[in-house]
Amino acid sequence: MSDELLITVAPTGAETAKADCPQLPTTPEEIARTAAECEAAGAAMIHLHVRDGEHAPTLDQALLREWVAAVRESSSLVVQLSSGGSVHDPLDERLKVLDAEPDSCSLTMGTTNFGDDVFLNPWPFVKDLYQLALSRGVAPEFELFDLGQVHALGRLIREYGVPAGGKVHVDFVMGVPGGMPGTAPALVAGVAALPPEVTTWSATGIGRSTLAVAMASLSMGGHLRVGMEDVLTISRGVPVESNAQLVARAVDLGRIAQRTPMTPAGCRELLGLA
Ligand code: KMH
Ligand code: ZN
Repeated sequence: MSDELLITVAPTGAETAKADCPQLPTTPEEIARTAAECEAAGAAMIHLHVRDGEHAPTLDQALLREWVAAVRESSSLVVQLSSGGSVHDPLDERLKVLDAEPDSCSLTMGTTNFGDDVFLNPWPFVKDLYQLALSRGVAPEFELFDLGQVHALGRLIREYGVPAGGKVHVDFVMGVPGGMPGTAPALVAGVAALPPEVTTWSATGIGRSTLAVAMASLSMGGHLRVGMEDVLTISRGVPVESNAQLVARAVDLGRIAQRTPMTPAGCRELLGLA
């Protein structure tokens, strides 16, 4: 891996209520400002979940397009739309996320218990989404919530090949109740099991596992995803003030590991979009 560090910001997610966290960006104006601040702080890509006028998660096509446009106007961040949505979103609507023409989409490699809910990703859906992303030239980021999903990625690539740009980027999402734990040994096992076609990987730890996963990832040459989708406290009992604060902390950790924040142009190359 190069000394460059890809920092992806996941600013909103689908799980946190605006009422519980007023600093969560949930409007086009707030997401535009967040994108600009996070790019200035060192992020190169944004992972977007869209909210409606009531601040509720939505896959409404007009709003998806509005949010993508808002981010593109205020920043040059690579725009990744979540195809995972919320645990309540139907699979056919999740496929239509690609109609909003993002640069990248998340693509989770299997079904996961998600707290008391189930994050559904049946194999036929995974295959449909991958084929659609390939046909649209949208770079998939494979989300891996457990070790079985790492092996499933190898199966998908054997069946359908790698994206046209030749790049395969994955993100370990760790510490979800129902998925793999957010620990260094789990990350070591996941990285060791990656199919050889994988060109780059990043990691994020949910909640309390955030710092452990970030430091484990940096120690192994991996990249980072940070943001209020994944963690709402900056230290024990202290709320995050903004997504840019989390990006700035990732930059600080990267500096200690002698890694330089990657630019959005670098991220486009990493994803085979350049
Ligand atoms: N909101 C979770 C149920 C993704 O963005 O692709 C799914 C998720 C994964 O966040
Ligand atoms: Zn997400």
